[in-house]
Amino acid sequence: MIVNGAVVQLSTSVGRVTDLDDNGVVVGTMGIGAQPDYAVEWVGTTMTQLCPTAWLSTATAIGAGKIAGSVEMNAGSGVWFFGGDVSHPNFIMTLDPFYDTISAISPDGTAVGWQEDRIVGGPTYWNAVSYANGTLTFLDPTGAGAASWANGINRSEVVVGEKQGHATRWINGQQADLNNLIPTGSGWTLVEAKAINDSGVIVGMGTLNGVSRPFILTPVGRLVTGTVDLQNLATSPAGWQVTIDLRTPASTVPLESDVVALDPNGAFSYYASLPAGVYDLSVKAAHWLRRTLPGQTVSDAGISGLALTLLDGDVNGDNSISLADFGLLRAAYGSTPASPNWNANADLNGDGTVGLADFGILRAHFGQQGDP
Ligand SMILES: [Ca+2]
Ligand SMILES: [Ca+2]
Repeated sequence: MIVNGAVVQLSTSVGRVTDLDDNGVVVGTMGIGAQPDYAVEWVGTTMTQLCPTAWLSTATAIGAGKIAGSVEMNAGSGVWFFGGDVSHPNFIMTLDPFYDTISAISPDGTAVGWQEDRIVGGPTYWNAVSYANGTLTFLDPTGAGAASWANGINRSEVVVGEKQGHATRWINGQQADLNNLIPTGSGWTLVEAKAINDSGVIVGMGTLNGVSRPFILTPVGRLVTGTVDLQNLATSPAGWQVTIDLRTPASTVPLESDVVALDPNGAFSYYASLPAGVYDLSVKAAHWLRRTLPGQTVSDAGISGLALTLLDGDVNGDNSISLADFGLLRAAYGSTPASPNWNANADLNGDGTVGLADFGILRAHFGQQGDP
């Protein structure tokens, strides 16, 4: 610990620190008496043993007023969990029957780490997990055999770690291989992400031309830019949202789906996290039909100059303009946002009222289908 440039010795015997919180409370593990591993915390230089009744314990992370660690109650009992010391109110505890490790806790109290499923005589499995509000969630949906680890989390709850030898990032459950967010041919293989800061900058370990090296990375991805003409919109497209899917060619299943807002000219730009390749690019907006551009080449740098015109009139958003849409428009006819029968998706021209102009748009496009 360093205060005003002075280095403070935290302990006079063998110990190691693992984490500290915004108040400077430090956690770690100490040898006490005959046992080599006891979870401890330091407030200033005052050390407290966190799990005095345990046979072995470790403290691995602190944040949001919580401490995470592992506890083994009896020698060789093999029962470890997040925390477990009921005498310490802040110790996170899940009591699940697996071997778990927490590596980081976000400012909001979300803990991340991994679950280790040791089957006696069998293989060992790991799966990256997050733990919030009493619920344990597998970050990798493929289950115990995922071979994934979560090592860090930031204020935006973006999680980083490793999956099957590749540094990995999870945003709202969406998983991205960090190797897809760097130029191909760089010589790097990003193996393990260790931590992420609130700006999204990631540190970790990788190999550069086959030699193990630490890295610091500001991921960007592939820049996708273009314009969307929301046909028949009588107002500025500024702020209107469109959903852009990248798909395997000839498939309708999105590999990546991003919601982007248009600017006053209908232009958009965003970073996709898929690797360079050929994709079908598909765009849908609230009451406009889907438009799909097949076989788009996305390079390392991305793709630009996309131009899509979307046909208006799909009040119920089912990608066809039919009697169902006519019925919804009729039900909302004459309404404004203050009306009880207002339906924003029936205001096809976006002028704030459902009227004759909207009916005319629907009639002109009646029977049309969007792209799959
Ligand atoms: Ca429809
Ligand atoms: Ca209208």
